[in-house]
Amino acid sequence: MSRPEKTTIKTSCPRDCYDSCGISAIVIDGQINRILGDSDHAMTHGALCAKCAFAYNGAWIDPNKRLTQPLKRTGPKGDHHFEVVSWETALSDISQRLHSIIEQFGGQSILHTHYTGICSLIAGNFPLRFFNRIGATEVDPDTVCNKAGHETLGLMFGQSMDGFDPRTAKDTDCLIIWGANPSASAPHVHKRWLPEVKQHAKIIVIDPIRHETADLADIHLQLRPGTDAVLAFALLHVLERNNDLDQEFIAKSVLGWDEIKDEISRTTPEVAAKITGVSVSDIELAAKWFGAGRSMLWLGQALQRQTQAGNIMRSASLLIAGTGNIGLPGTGFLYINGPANRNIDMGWLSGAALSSAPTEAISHMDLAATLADGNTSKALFSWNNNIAASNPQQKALHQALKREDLFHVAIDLFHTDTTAFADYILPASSFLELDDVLLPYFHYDVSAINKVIEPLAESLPNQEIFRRLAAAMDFTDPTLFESDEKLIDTIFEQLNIRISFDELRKQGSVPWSDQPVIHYADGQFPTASGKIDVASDNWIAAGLSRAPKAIADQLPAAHHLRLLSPADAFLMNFSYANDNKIAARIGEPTVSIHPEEMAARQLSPGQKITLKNNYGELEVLVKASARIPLGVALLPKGRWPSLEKSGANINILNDGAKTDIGHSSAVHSIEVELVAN
Ligand SMILES: Nc1nc2c(c(=O)[nH]1)N[C@H]1C(S)=C(S)[C@@H](COP(=O)(O)OP(=O)(O)OC[C@H]3O[C@@H](n4cnc5c(=O)[nH]c(N)nc54)[C@H](O)[C@@H]3O)O[C@H]1N2
Ligand SMILES: Nc1nc2c(c(=O)[nH]1)N[C@H]1C(S)=C(S)[C@@H](COP(=O)(O)OP(=O)(O)OC[C@H]3O[C@@H](n4cnc5c(=O)[nH]c(N)nc54)[C@H](O)[C@@H]3O)O[C@H]1N2
Ligand SMILES: [Mo]
Repeated sequence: MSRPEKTTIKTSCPRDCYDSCGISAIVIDGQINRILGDSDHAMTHGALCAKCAFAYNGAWIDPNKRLTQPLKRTGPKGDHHFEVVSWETALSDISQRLHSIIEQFGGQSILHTHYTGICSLIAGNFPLRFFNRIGATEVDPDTVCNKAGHETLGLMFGQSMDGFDPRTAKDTDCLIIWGANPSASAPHVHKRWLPEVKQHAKIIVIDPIRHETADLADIHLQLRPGTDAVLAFALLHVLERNNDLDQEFIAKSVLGWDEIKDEISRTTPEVAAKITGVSVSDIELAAKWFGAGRSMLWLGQALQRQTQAGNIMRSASLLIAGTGNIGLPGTGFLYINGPANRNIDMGWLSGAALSSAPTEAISHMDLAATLADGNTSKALFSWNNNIAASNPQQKALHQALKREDLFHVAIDLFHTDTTAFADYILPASSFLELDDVLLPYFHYDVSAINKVIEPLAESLPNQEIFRRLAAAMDFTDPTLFESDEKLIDTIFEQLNIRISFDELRKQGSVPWSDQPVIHYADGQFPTASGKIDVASDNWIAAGLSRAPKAIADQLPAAHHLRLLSPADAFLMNFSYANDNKIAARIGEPTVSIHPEEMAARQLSPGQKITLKNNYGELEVLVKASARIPLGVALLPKGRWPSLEKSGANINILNDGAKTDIGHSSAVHSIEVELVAN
């Protein structure tokens, strides 16, 4: 008997995660034997995080869990009745329906939602060419995550996606992590990068929750949620008092600093301590460290999920503007590092030119209402996301998705709560079954996604599904049919790196540049004025005040708690809980509150309670944790509503309130009452 053929193939994890790990796939006779972390990858060091290790060796390669064939609905929407159909039938039916909708109502009546399913360049963006071609209405993906931050940083610095290169941290003396929890949302950054930074720099964490990254910090400013702008001004107050503001930089590169001077002098640490709950001495110490040398600022995604997100983000960013910590190694801010800063032309990739009359995108906060309106929306494509789990207004959205006359096509690896409402479900291949390129959003790397095995059963990669759909629609635009090889060639031309894709396949990941990338070394910013825009009429045009203000959210009403639902270490957004091992690990959804809040309500650990607000109700268990401040409840992003006993998740409590800028999600501003059952 011949020995089974065993190969190891490198690839990269394309989850929406700061880490972007390297993967080693062990393949025996064309079957995945084991998915491991790549021991050559600088961050991964041979170990995937627990959630990905479970899911990639579990549900993701399990043919019994995966969608394997196209399905057509045979029962009421949401009732999970489907029959298997051929790709030919599915594509021809879908294209006929689309043609007729486009003819009668126009392409803009077709909505499409997409987001974090696969964050690689081609599978994540090529399908947009199809939607641009038909003139569909995009539901702006970032509005459910980080749009407020992008718009705010865009106004202030001229862009939001040219952040610091983590490699440059070797030259820093201080790092603030503000509104991010890498210990859950970026486990390898937490485990490997932060300890390295800590060897030579102070780490300051600003977060209401004392999470594991806060434990690792030199100081944790445990503020009340939504009071960040006041804290920022108090830090500036101390920086000014200590002569640690860079007046030369302000004069040369900052627009409108004079307009915040009074607010800075008014916001003493004493004033801020009362509002934020952070002690005067901690504010003074943090300001001293930030002002002492070269400093960096990591702006987490959660910093802009408050109703006053724009004001908070711009206030926090004043630390960079006021101290001139930008343009030199060991300085700068990071929000998201986008593909354009590695030269990728996203307009080309997403086929912007195919759109004859660009339609305005809508916000996820308006999705339920738009889908409920049969006059504006005739069809929906949901791909790369699971809106029935991740979107706000869960009840209204599920109701709208039941609309019989809404033609709904869903594309996923699994039969999810969203696909349950679809007329057609198309099975997508996973990242283990396709070739692609990944540009991590933390590190300035370029990573290969290598086809490890052939597509499972009849599943197809996103890009191939949309090529076939374009063919079924009789479209002829060549860009709708570009092959992966051709796309990858162009991507590599744009990246302009020394190695080829074939070489990258072998290496897994390479840094995009030899030296750390440093932005704004010339002190020029891509804003209208060429300066960092702290205060101007541009802000008024965007709906904010001319200058940022030291204002905070009101405390929750008596007996109410502010409900935070950040990343869960064992889930990936709302994915992974359909994996048996992960389901066992995470147990029942449990809200954590401060022991005094438990006592005040006479609750005992493990008790079943109901979270209630004007929008909805959710039954969960409760536990005490001294890591949570008074007035706050912590219930991380959960699993699909159908996987919970209550049939709902956290987003049943989310009324879809918008931030002050960007029509974005203010999910961390939700307030609830906690009622014993
Ligand atoms: N309450 C609350 N709600 C939140 C958040 C929160 O903090 N609190 N976070 C928000 C944030 S930050 C985000 S980014 C959103 C995320 O929201 P979503 O993007 O909806 O996240 P997931 O629920 O993980 O859905 C991803 C889906 O893509 C599928 N998928 C994976 N790979 C592929 C592929 O190759 N092709 C296709 N077609 N599908 C694939 C997965 O199976 C999964 O069903 O949720 C938001 N919702
Ligand atoms: N394991 C895992 N990893 C993930 C994800 C996941 O679901 N699971 N999701 C991915 C995605 S899509 C995203 S966008 C990122 C998000 O990851 P992060 O950028 O880390 O953001 P969050 O997890 O939403 O929240 C981080 C922290 O912000 C704090 N916070 C909440 N409100 C406030 C406030 O008012 N002020 C301050 N200063 N802090 C506040 C929360 O307490 C929490 O500890 O993570 C990615 N990585
Ligand atoms: Mo996100």
